[in-house]
Amino acid sequence: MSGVHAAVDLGASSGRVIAGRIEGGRLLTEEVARFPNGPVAVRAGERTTLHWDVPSLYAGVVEGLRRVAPVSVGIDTWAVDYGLLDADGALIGNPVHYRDPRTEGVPEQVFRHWPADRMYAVNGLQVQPFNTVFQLAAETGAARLSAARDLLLIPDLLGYRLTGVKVAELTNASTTGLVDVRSRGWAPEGLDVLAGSFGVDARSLLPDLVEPGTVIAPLRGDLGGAVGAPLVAVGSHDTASAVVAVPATTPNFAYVSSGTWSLVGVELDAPVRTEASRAANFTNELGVDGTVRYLRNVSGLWLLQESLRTWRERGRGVDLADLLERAARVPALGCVVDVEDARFLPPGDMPARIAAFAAETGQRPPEADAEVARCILDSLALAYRKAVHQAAELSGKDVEVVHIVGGGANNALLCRLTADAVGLPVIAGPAEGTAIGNLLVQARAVGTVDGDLAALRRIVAASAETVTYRPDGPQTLWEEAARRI
Ligand code: ADP
Ligand code: LRH
Repeated sequence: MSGVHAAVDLGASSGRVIAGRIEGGRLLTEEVARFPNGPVAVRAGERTTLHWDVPSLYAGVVEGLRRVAPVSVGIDTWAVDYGLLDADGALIGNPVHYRDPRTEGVPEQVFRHWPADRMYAVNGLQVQPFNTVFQLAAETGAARLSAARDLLLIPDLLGYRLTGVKVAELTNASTTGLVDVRSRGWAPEGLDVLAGSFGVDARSLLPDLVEPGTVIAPLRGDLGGAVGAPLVAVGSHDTASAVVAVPATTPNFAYVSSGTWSLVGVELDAPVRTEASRAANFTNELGVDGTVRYLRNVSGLWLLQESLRTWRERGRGVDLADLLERAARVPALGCVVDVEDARFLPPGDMPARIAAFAAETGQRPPEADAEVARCILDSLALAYRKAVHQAAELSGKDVEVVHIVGGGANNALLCRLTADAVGLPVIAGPAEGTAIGNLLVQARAVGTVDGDLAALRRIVAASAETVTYRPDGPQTLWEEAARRI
């Protein structure tokens, strides 16, 4: 039996510390801490800004790490967000959360100086208003920028607090828009645009890039039995770790990393930077072991999370399991929405936004809570269908099975609808894919396991319980629904 590895995984629905050890060729995991990770709205003057709560997260991480005496630690969070450090290494304010509307209209301003097609040729990235390059352009003139000496993405920021070492882990850095997807280094063209047109000297703020699997430094500080354990750069972009944990037994697979967001795509050896790919807004994020995660972010269970929150705030608490059971009995495809529509990005009243979308597209808006849930799940399955088909077509990759990992793998209705919509078998699980991918990459870095990605995935397949869903029903139903939105 090996020692215990600890994955720190900060997702939108919660932060968690998960311990894992290898036994008999299987990875056994145990959740040791879970704590909230919601955005905090802070009003300053006329403006309210959504922030990360770094001190509270840090406390949750430290408490979790103290409970295990790990032989290594890896940290992942969602992409794009960053903290700024001053000359003393102190954090300048709490980082801004990407769902803050400060980047509205900013991509268009950046494209005036770095045209969208040229940008895509360099970074291969899906245009999302919250990409770091746009967040930085939105900071033009901010006082905190002039005080800043370093910019660290959130996993690297927590890693710095735990080790004193500043790095930029590559998979997460690839979501900034400032990495050249072919050279896997910082992109001079993007840095020049930020400096020349927006007065943002990102070049001097960004640390050196490291590939996932690099051992960074031993942990230090008030961490009990965790002191001295090496911090390993894992796929610190949560989606990169989730893709490692796809229990694929064939190279011809597509994946959906289904949580607050849904990341739908295929794994490639090289980026696809064609005009058709750009038009379809597909991203080439960098993956573990030199891979490319060719995918589209198509929104996710966020719509359901926010609906539940809206009902709860109105005093109508709804149990998720019960809601999904009732949603399964609602007739299919009564109303569908385009989950990628920008109106669904900020926090808010999703049932009202869905009703507005339905009315605009000549559909009867869902009324009962189960109808709203059914609409969200039908719509997600429809979006998965489109993205899987496009990923295969644009990359030329054969796809014979779709893997769903992340919390969405626990949603049997969503998995069944995805199989029906895509017209391929769906294998669901593991639900804690991100933490598992994080654990395996660190375990390999410190010598507990070895092998390539296929070997790591065989460990996942041997360890995780999965459920297979076979497609049913005619594709024409989904084709008709797609024409409505
Ligand atoms: P993130 O890392 O983005 O926070 P997760 O991968 O943890 O997301 O997925 C969270 C989502 O998974 C929840 O919003 C919920 O919709 C779904 N989920 C988790 N557990 C279950 C379950 N037992 N049944 C149905 N859905 C679930
Ligand atoms: C998923 C995720 C996704 C990004 C978004 C900001 O958690 O990291 O890959 O597009 O959050």
